[in-house]
Amino acid sequence: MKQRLLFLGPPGAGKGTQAEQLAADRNLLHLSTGDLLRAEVAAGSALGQEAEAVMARGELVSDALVLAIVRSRLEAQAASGGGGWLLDGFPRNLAQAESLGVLLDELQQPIELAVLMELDDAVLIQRLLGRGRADDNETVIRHRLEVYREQTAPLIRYYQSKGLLQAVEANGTVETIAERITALLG
Ligand code: B4P
Repeated sequence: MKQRLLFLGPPGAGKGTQAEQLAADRNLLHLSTGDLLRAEVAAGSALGQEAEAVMARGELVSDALVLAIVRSRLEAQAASGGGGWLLDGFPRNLAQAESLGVLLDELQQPIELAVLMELDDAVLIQRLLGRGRADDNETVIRHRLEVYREQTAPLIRYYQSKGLLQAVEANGTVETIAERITALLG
């Protein structure tokens, strides 16, 4: 079974929802950069203070900061004997993807599958308005969708060209989508 995975897709596609369940079922390290950044904000750390305003605007936090978070978690896991992982919401632009590639080469842990969760904007916006997180108002959501199209969507081609990408339709119940993803894991 594939156990070094990443989830790509627009905000609200359900990456976090699916990742949490799959990681628990398969005993994978779940690394959500969004959750990790929100934890830093809640703790009031220097890093969180830097991230807070950027997240509230719906923009991307600096690559160096996000990469440092991911690097420390993946290195710690490798040092404690390894295992599978699921990257949720990271990488989010080409620079992050390139840096991740270098890190994974160092760790000798290549990505086995990139899952693209696809969903129409109208459904995404409804879902996010329903969630009601601090960055879930309509103006910020529309900006996050633009940032996704400009900065994150190029990763679709990037992982396609490496033969790693598989797309799933992210409309339907949480269980149906989970089945579609599980079918890709082998
Ligand atoms: P994230 O925390 O990654 O959040 P997201 O993309 O908005 O949501 P996700 O796709 O995980 O949707 P979810 O399952 O929650 O990013 C937030 C911010 O953090 C970014 O804007 C950025 O500022 C910063 N950030 C994060 N990573 C970064 C990085 N690598 N670099 C720089 N900045 C970074 O689902 C959404 C809603 O839909 C929920 O209410 C859920 O219950 C519902 N839902 C899920 N599945 C459903 C289904 N099948 N049917 C109906 N509803 C469903």
